[in-house]
Amino acid sequence: MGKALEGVRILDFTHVQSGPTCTQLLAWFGADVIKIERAGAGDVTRDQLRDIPGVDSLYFTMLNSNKRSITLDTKNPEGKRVLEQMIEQADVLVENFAPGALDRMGFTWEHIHKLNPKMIVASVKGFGPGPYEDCKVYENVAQCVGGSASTTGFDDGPPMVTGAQIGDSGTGLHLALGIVTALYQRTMTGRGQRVLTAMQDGVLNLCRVKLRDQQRLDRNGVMEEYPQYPNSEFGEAVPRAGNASGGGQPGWILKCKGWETDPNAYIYFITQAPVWGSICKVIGKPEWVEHPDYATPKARLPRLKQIFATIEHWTETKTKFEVMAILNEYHIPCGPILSMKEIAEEPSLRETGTIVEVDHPERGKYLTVGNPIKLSDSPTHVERSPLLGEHTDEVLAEFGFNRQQVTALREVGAI
Ligand code: CAO
Repeated sequence: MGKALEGVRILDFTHVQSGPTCTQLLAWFGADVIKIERAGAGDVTRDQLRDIPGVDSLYFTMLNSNKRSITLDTKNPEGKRVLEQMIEQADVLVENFAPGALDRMGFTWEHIHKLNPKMIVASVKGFGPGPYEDCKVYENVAQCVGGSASTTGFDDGPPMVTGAQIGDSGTGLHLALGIVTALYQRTMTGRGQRVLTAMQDGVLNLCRVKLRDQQRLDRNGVMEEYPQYPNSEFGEAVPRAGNASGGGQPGWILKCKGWETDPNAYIYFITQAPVWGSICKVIGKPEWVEHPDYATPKARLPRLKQIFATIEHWTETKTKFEVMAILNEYHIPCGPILSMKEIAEEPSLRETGTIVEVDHPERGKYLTVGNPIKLSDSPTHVERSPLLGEHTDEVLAEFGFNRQQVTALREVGAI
């Protein structure tokens, strides 16, 4: 069976996390992703946070599955000529260099477009055009400037970054959508185009509900589902809401049996309105079903703290999995706080290919996260990441370089 993006050739100048997430997704969908790296060094993450000396790190291997790797010095005049020839024959060039780096190499959009008018050039940058466009950006910087940090954490604590890599992986995901959309438009126009995703924009897109809340706050001065209501003051900006739900069904994280010693013995509990009667029954408060202080969502809002404390008296008597089993019987939405250890060992995630074990010639077996997007006609088979320059000769041959030319390129240090 063919793959969705079979036949699409991608020149992958990405490094660290944001760009590699994007091109890994495209590789999983069947694109031929050729990672172009600097000889001797390669993607900086190959040797960052290494757990085995001298072996590509998990940081690298988990972001670069299903790709091929070539080494090419794009600042070397011969290397530049190689890249030009490759651009003429490829479909997409993806990069997440610091602002201006591609131009400094001599590969401006105008030059690339002239070489290959069908070429799509896709970039991750920290910021879009404006006062900060020249700044370098990493994950947590993006979380801070995209609205996530100011709205994450507790009211009485500092801004907080999240463990989910919404700045890097989130932006890579946005960029991947931009690339396939540009490929689709090219089937009708025959023309390539530039695709830009700024990390600030990607994070803000994921924090959309907080801009919603800013406007509600501006209008009403108060947001009744926030933990600040009714006991403390709201300021001018959306406050940190702790573990409150971002939507219309109040929720909170509650202790479960063993919380004193297990940092993850907790469950997320949602007091979804349609199952309020069942919640009251389960926690042993049947009188709350009709009581005017508890019967309606509106009446409950100023009492959420006390309601969750009462529910917690019940959840504390059971493990998070027992709580989940009981609540699921009544269709009460909830989620145990799963540790990374529990997730790594979860059999159902192995069965769906969301967690995959891969074999690597130097590191041996390791776990990685597989493709979270499942296409029924284009199944993903996760393959190990490439060694540095593993495919240089093979790829150059496919792009029309004969053996003598490859030897000459090696002699001048272009590859
Ligand atoms: N041959 C020759 N030179 C190469 C090369 C190759 N194959 N690949 C890269 N280079 C050069 C670049 O041209 C650049 O040279 P100049 O500075 O002379 O223009 C140099 O290597 C360094 O590239 P860089 O500026 O991208 O790397 P950095 O370590 O200085 O910055 C980062 C890293 C991530 C801060 C920056 O790339 C960035 O801001 N990227 C955009 C935002 C982004 O994706 N951030 C997320 C990263 S994941 O947290």
